[in-house]
Amino acid sequence: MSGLGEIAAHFVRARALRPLFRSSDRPFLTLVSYDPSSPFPLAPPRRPSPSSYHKSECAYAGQTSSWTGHDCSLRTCPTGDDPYTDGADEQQSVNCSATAGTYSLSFRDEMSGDIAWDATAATIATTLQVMSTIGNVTVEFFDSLLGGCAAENTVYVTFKSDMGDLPTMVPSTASLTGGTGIIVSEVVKGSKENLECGGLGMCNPEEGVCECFDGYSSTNGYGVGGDRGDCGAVA
Ligand SMILES: [Ca+2]
Repeated sequence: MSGLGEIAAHFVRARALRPLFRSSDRPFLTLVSYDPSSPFPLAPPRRPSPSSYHKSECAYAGQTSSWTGHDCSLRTCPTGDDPYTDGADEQQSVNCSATAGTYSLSFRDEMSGDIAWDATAATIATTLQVMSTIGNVTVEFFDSLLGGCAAENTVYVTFKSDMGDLPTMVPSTASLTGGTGIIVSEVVKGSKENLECGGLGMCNPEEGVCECFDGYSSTNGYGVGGDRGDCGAVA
């Protein structure tokens, strides 16, 4: 085949590959380069590397809709509990031993703000709930008369709206002094389903919105009506 014929044949092959690319992943012409030493003078187009996708938009974003799909063009839908099966909230214990300073707790790669060694249960709850990766929690002390970091005390964190078996919070104790630090343990393994749309609706991936089956609607995360966006509330 003549050189021109090879070029023409290559263009036909390259054109056939074009439907594999989204319009935003081209421009096609920039993916084609000229190499005079190659038996095929026009290098074939290559798929853009994954690093060129908008990974940050695909990052986990709590219970609200976030982006998904190989190119992050689709949206995830809210998840929730299937109300027809029993399930437990995840509970973790924070055993802290210190007499001064602050600590923080990381959950799903997000670090909390500083928590004083003697912070109240209410302050710990507020600090955790500010995080984008944590919804609602309750925080209780084993002994409410002792500080959270008294060696004899234990802080219990119960996740009220993040469902399923959750990763354990990771403590950061570099600014904590006078004790042996923090150990976080799972006390109750979360067993609510965390299903897309609570398993009682269909996800609209263009909008990131659940379309609930007849007779079901959004919950507050606790089985009754609310703005979570899942479908686990039974009419
Ligand atoms: Ca359930």
